[in-house]
Amino acid sequence: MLAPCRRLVRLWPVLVSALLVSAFFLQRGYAPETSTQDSDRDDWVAVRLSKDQKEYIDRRGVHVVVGHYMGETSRPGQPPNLTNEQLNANMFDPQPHEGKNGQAVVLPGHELPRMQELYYINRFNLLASDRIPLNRSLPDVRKKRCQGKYANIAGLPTASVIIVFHNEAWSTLLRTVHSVINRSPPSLLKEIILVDDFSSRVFLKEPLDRHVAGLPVPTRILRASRRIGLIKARLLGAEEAEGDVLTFLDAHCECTKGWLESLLHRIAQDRTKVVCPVIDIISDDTFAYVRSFELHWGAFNWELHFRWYTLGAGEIKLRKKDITEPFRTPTMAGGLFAIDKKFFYELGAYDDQMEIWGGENLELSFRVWQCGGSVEIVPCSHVGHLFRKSSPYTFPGGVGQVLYSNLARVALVWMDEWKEFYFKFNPEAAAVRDKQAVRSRKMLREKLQCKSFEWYLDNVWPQHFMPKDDRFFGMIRSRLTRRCLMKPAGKGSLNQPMGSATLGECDAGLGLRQMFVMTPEGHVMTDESVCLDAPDADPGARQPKVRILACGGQERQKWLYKKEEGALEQVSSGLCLDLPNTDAPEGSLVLSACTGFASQQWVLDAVPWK
Ligand code: UD2
Ligand code: MN
Repeated sequence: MLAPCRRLVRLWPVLVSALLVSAFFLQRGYAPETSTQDSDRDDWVAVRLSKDQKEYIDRRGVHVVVGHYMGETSRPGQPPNLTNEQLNANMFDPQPHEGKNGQAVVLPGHELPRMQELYYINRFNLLASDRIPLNRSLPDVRKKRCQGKYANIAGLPTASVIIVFHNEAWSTLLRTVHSVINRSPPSLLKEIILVDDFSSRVFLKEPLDRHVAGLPVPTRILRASRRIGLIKARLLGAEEAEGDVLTFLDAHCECTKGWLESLLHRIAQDRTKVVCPVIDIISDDTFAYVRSFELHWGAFNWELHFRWYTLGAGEIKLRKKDITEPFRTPTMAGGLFAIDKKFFYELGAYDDQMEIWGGENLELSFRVWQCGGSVEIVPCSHVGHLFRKSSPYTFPGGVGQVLYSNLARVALVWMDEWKEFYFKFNPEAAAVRDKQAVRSRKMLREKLQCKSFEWYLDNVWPQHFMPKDDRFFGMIRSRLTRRCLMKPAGKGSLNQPMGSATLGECDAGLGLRQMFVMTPEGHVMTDESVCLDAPDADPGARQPKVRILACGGQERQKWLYKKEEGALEQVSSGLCLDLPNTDAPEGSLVLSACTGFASQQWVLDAVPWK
């Protein structure tokens, strides 16, 4: 009876771990997705929408997580019981050709259980990382034209590279350091400053001191005497820096050829520019170096979480002239950027009352823009960053307390009336609002005579989807069914493909999922930069389906609200927003010839936002 099972018994570790690994990724919604099926432009982005959207998948199916915290509860199952010995072991075991040229590491099947176990320590495939040499080669991922563009480095300012870390793995930390040394012109690299934010791993103490002592570039380690968080750790590093430009990196990056010169060049042209590389992706799973898409910029959503969105049409046109020129971005991701040291301090450095992790990237971005500088992405500079699906370390004081306090500070100091919008719809942040002492930061804003948040929205991010006085904000209700337009959730189903525009019970605790803005130009938008959309008129198709998809400024995303009739007319087709066929009442909304019938009547229910 057991005979057929014997094979299974031999295979079980492989099977079990394969199952665990796939469960892990399924739970995280990792399944790669490609662009929306009926997209007709190739710069479309598929935005994955789910109840608790925390991730972003670009049109090539690249999963990008940055600037948010997934929390301990997102762990699949229980973590293995890792002993102190395991946590403190440095298992770095480089194999000469592993990961070369940025290739993926493929582990033999029998290693999977170990891989699975070690994954929890840093929330990436530590076993794979530990097999890759510190000086692995990477492809030159720049556009051809970048290669000669920054050849003349005479007269450029020097850089201090600052890397803060808390219990980082040896291999990822030192691969960051070695990639900086190997791929920066020596004359421009003044020093490397490592700031140890009170790590407990023993290999990050004397062994690290010994390793850096032998490096060809002056490298110092500053150590915090208590856990101070990444913001204060960066401030520690910045104070000690002797170079002209502060260049910050996370502790799990890999720099590619030309990364530094192109950043420094831009600052040499204008010291008020704060510049970021294009952030490529180091797979947390295989450590493959994946070039990311350059047509993104950084902004944020209604929860003040950092997000990548596709560039506006205007920006794309500008970039077509010279695809290698730096372009502006409303916000930065936070971890990888360069700033003139004097400008950093003139502008008020960081808010030193921010704790541990989060929010500092928006705070700095708003401050730079509102107080006379600008934030840019330099497409000739590419640095890989290891994106994780969850955070490996503790948040002393509690994640909510830490993150929402930081974000409350951002809102209180920089966002004027929009802070009320944030607090109204983010009760966790509202709960810590009154605990924030922000007087000194407001005085800084006063002293620097910074512009308003409205100026920022109008001029830096005109494509934004925040409410404004000249826009409608609220719910869009069907007069006939008294149900409200919903922002799609989840991946959709066969009957309701991803992005379907559907109706739901009005305000049944769904809050933000039913809130839309309608701009004077006629864009009906909601959180995460998605817009009411329908295919361009297709004479063959009766009743085209209405979708909610990434905003792109296209004509077909313009709507005209005719108040008397209550009709919502797609400008490009002259067709009207209509209820789904009665035989599929849960189906997606459609467009049909305007009749003025009750099924085409919509009420815009304004909701106060401040
Ligand atoms: C992103 C940024 C990160 C930071 C964060 C928001 C990128 C690629 N990364 O999150 O730099 O702006 O958003 O705050 O843009 N660390 C400490 N002490 C701590 C916690 C973290 O030193 O208490 C270090 C950590 O070891 C790492 C760096 O700070 O080197 C950033 O932390 P992360 O990698 O967990 O943040 P990430 O990439 O999710
Ligand atoms: Mn990071």
